[in-house]
Amino acid sequence: MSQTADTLFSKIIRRELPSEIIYEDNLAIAFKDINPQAPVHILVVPKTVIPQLSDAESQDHALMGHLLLTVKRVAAQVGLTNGYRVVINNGEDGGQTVPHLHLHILGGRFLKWPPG
Ligand code: D5M
Repeated sequence: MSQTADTLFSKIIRRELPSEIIYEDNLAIAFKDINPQAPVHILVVPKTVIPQLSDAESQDHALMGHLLLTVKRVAAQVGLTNGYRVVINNGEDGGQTVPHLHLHILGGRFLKWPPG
């Protein structure tokens, strides 16, 4: 899908909506979640709009790896030395509410398992 598709997160990427940006490069952006579920809750979002994980194609292979390495980088940047959780909600049953792929980084407290 196009780089400029009109999702909530595209508006953040284009600075049309305010956000607390933690990290950005040519492929991805990371910003604080507006409704944090842990002391640290950051979203890592590709600049190209893939609506959800199940829409990713083989051509997105490198980007998907980049997103995971961006999670690692951002977690280190914000000092999550004692561990953290990475979550991708996919589709309705996965609890996804924003149709623009994003990886949640949750940390700063012990996270129970399984999630609800
Ligand atoms: O997660 C979507 C997440 O997006 C949810 O945790 C809230 C967050 N969100 C929604 N609007 C904003 C803005 N404007 N800034 C930052 N974070 C936002 P999902 O996995 O789709 O349920």
